[in-house]
Amino acid sequence: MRSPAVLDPTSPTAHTGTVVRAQGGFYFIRTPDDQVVEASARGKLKLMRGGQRITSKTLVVVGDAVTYIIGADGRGFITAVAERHSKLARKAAFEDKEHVIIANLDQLAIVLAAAQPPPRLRGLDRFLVIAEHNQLPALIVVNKIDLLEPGVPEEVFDLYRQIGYPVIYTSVKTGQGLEELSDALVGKISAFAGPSGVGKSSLLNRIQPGLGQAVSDISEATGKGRHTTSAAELFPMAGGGYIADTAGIREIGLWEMDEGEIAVGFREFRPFTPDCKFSGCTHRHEPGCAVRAAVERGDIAPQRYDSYLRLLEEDTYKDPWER
Ligand SMILES: Nc1nc2c(ncn2[C@@H]2O[C@H](COP(=O)(O)OP(=O)(O)OP(=O)(O)O)[C@@H](O)[C@H]2O)c(=O)[nH]1
Ligand SMILES: [Mg+2]
Ligand SMILES: [Zn+2]
Repeated sequence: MRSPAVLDPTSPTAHTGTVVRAQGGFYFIRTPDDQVVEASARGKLKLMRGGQRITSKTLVVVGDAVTYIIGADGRGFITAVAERHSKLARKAAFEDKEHVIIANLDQLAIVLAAAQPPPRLRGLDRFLVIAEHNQLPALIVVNKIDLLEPGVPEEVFDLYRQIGYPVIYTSVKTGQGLEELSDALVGKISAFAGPSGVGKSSLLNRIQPGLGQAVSDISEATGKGRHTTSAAELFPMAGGGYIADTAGIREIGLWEMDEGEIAVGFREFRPFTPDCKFSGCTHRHEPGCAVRAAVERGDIAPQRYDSYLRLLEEDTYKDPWER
């Protein structure tokens, strides 16, 4: 039996690290000196987070910054979980509970190709809503710009810069923009999303050999993704930071959001919504809608408004990139 003193998270034998993989009650913790330690959070531990006691082992997830101790038998035990600064979560089906998939995610990188395949802006808008819903910064990556004349991809994506999203233009073929992308990822925990064939794996491999193979992404191509039960995993980058393997979150969607939440996900609508005549305005056909007025004046791009209307109607169980 371990004595309680051994489990004191403030004891000098306590270590810290980041949970990079979780599997059946066991956690793989990456330490500041790049070791991976296996630990459990089971037993009668008083697991603490942000000064509050937590009890369930499911409350430790990939991305959590944890404190752990090594017991006398050499096994690791997680004793405390740091307050999360962000999370990617979905509501558990049929429960009023949220299921945190990754803690402390810093950004969602949404990758599209300038061409081959042609950019699917509705899918982009959908992932931007998911990012906004989770209060995660989004980064738009436009790859394969070597396939178009200079300036042509900008005609499509400048709109997103105007709305306030960072857009990085890249080419794995010419190397353009790769340093900028790498700089945007270093030191952070990032997840990649994007349709099949846009070059997500190629980009990650160019940033770090082998990284693209290791990470399966939320490409959501039919039959390609794994099931939601597969756990998320973090892959370290040589310069610091992690890329999240997010195949397990491919079903994360808008099904859990109501109309108001979808509207909030269109960040350029927000300045106008307080002026709608009706407080529950869905911005569809209500009289006195300030959002529709803004679209008519040209203050909101018609294509984004159209995207919003379609997201309200969509069958959320379908592949988001095929809608
Ligand atoms: N011309 C051009 N081709 C590229 C570029 N980046 C990737 N490709 C090619 O695009 C194809 C798809 O690239 P992948 O990296 O497999 O794309 P992915 O997004 O990982 O696709 P999935 O894994 O199916 O989701 C490959 O044939 C790449 O060689 C680019 O910048 N320019
Ligand atoms: Mg890939
Ligand atoms: Zn309205």
